[in-house]
Amino acid sequence: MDRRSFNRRVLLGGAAVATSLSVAPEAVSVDGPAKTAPAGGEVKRIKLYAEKLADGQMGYGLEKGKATVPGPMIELNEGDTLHIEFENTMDVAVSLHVHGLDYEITSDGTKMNRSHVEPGGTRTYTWRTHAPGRRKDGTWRAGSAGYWHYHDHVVGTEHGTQGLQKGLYGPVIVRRKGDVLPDRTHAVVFNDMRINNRPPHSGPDFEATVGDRVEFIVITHGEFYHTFHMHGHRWADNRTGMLTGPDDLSQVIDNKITGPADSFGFQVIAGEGVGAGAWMYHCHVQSHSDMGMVGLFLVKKPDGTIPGYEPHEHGGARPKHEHEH
Ligand SMILES: [Cu+2]
Repeated sequence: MDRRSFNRRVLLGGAAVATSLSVAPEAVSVDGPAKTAPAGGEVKRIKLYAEKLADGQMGYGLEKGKATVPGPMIELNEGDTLHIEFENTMDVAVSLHVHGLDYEITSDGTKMNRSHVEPGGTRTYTWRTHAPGRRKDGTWRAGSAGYWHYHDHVVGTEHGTQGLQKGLYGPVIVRRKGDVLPDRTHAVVFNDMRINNRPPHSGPDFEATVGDRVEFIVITHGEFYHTFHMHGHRWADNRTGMLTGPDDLSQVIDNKITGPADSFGFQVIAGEGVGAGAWMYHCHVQSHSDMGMVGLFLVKKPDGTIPGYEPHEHGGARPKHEHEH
């Protein structure tokens, strides 16, 4: 799914192309006009494995032995169909259940209708998406575009409660033709009191350079409500997290309440108007942030430095865990 590679030019301050971004005093890296999503309509196929991880957690992965928590970012364009050849390498039954997309009951991923996968078994799940349009009765049908997610619905209970706790979840992004594409995307999953199933006070941290267009998808699982807050950056509370123009009345926010199975996303220009820095993001329920639901958006200057940031100050050693996109 890592399909974008970037030819980002770093333009030092004063370059004419950088005038649309008022980032001072650092230089700004831009890539010309924003890239946008193409029309969908493709039929795509992937393999996906459910695996037990060495530390007792569980994850989804695109290759055997490479499962991650969260699972792989699955990105589609409205109109695409995705066939997922799913293999259960574990010794317990597992499934794949998606939010927001179109699927027949045979791809529901629950035991109730036997769309789960027994140990050692395989099953093809098919997810479809569609563009918005007018129904015959004149009402408007929403398209599939949005920030969604998938998860197990079987391990532990018939709702997959243990599978979710152990890490069987991942992000799905469906784009509409013309949606602005980011330089990269990061997933932040509040799962009970953890972020991406990591130990408290250990991130994940995400790196960018001032001027990068960075997308975040935020998902919540578990027992609690949280409030996602990011320092120094803000977004629009709508489908894409971005204003479409001067007449878009979406509220601009930097904090959003999110409950179990909610998902939303947005894009920011790293350091726009505020510059480089180790910008915190965290749950703003005070006891939750105190208990370690916090990570860093590490926005570097073009020379790679971050003003005032000592990497060892915050949480000590950081095991590499999350996958980058
Ligand atoms: Cu919280």
